[in-house]
Amino acid sequence: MTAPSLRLEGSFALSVLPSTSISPLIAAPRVVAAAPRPIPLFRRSLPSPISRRSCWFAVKASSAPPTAEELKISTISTKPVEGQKTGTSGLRKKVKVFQEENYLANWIQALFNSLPPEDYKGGVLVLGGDGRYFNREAAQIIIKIAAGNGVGKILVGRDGLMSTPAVSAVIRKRGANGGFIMSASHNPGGPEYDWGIKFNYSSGQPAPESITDKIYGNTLSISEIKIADIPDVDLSSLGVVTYGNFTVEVIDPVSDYLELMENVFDFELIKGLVSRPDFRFTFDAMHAVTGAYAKPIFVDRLGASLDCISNGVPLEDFGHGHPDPNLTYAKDLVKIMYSEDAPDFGAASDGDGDRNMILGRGFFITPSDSVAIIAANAEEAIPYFKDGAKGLARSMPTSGALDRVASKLNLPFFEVPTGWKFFGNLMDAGKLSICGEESFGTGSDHIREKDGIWAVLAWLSIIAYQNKDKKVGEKLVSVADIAKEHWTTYGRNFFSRYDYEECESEGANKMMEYLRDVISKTKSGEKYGNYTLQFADDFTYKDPVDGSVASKQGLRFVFTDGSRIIYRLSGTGSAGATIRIYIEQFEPDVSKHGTDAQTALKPLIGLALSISKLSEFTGREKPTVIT
Ligand code: VG1
Ligand code: CO
Repeated sequence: MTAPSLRLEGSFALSVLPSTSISPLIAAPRVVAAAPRPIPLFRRSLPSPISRRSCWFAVKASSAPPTAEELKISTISTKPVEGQKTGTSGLRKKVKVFQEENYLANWIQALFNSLPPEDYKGGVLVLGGDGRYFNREAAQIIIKIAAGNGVGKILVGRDGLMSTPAVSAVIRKRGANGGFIMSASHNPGGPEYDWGIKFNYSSGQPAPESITDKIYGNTLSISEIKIADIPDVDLSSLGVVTYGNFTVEVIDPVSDYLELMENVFDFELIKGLVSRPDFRFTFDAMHAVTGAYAKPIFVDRLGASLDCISNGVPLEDFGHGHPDPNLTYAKDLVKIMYSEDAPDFGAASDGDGDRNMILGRGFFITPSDSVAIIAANAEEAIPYFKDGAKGLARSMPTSGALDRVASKLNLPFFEVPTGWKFFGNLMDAGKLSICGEESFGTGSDHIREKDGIWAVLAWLSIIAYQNKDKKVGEKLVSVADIAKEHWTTYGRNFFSRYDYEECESEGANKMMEYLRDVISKTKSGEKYGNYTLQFADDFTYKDPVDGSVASKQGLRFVFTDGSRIIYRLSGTGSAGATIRIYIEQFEPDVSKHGTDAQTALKPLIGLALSISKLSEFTGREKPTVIT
């Protein structure tokens, strides 16, 4: 018998995953325990047009159905596939690429080949995802390969659903060895779009580069995959199924996370705000994973009305949307918040629930300001920080607003490369409590991922705290008031990011090489228009905890007045190259704080474009996204 391979077997009309009925080869899983389902919202979401079309993977040579006593494991031969290198946050490619023979299976096996056996043999792993197209098939592949490699137990979110922060929370709470997140985050989903996979380690943090580099190395030499001959597991209801020493437990994706949020925040304080007749709030889940969390948390627990939530049904293609909460892609929310009768507070989250966008009535809070404002108010408004923060940190391109809070509060401060994985060590070492990225990522050491719902609850806590003594009818302290007050105390860091998405890789790489060359010839004190150069470099980070070094993390031009221009290539795209230019300028003068950021930054933006010769290298005249 020749070794079988994992391959696409066929297409079936499914609205939920009836794994027991689609395979004639296999027996129904033995459900030992089942509990009631507390989240009706997501159940209604399943029959989307795309979710009816599904498929499954199977090992052709699958023999007799396994019993609870035995677990049969097959070894399948495979060949390496090029290009399986992890980017800023996991491996992301087009769905079609992941559907190629053994593509996902190779990566998962390469991961097990990279981990020390004691980190997974007989251990517990968590599995969840953002509900996007291909997650159902992927979940079954991951479960079977995990079983084939000796994992003891998989905790999987019902319907394969769990937000990135919730996976981190579940890993930590249940003492799991790690977990998989099936998501390409803010990238669009559907058969023509993106899929992705991330692996997080035992404290819930994204795997460090030392592990992801090993995985990549192993993808280049892989020759076999170990896979258990078990049926597709029914993920549509809570319960436990066991095959030999291997168990799959389908868990509620919300409850552990909600419990954690209740410990971090004063829910009664937030409830007091949300239930005020003079406060209106709206949350846009962008048809992504936080749709499953918004109702249980905001409506059922905090008393908001159901119509506060829009696009609250997770869909496999995010309703044809781009689940990226920024001013370009969350345009429905932006329109509402800038309308005449806008609510007092608006927020959105991305595909996998780790990003957030915060808006007041007619007022946008930049993510760089958001983390600074949260840090400045945390001790008073959020019980988790009642003894003060241990330290603050931001990614290198994020504005210096947070630095000013750290300095005023006399807190340790860290600047790390882009990507949440760099915060984890600092948190584990007890050096860091609150951190953020300019890319709509904010979070704390309650978990080891950025956390969209956490950021919304943090803002609601701050607004609630500032208005706790206000009687109905009195003017409330608004989101805009909180931001302006912050700027008055700390000064304003004007910040903007220009993205040039899906450029030709060649032009983008040449531009970066050109800039490296320019940087190598710069001298401190040189004039760039009205700006004087302090230094220019390619950012290198040495982790203060384990001493690991990450180089080539972004080209920066830093001027003597603190203004900065930074250039990076994105590490999360699935096609071409995305160039990001980050522009920042500090303004201490309160009378100038009301200026529009684009106006305030115009000279520096012009300088950024001319230094890089961007339009010459890429042919682009305009960015695709401005934030
Ligand atoms: C982007 C952001 C980065 C973020 C990463 C993952 O990376 O810039 O700050 O950590 O996405 O976010 P890049 O390499 O494209 O600039 V998510 O929500 O995709 O997990
Ligand atoms: Co995300």
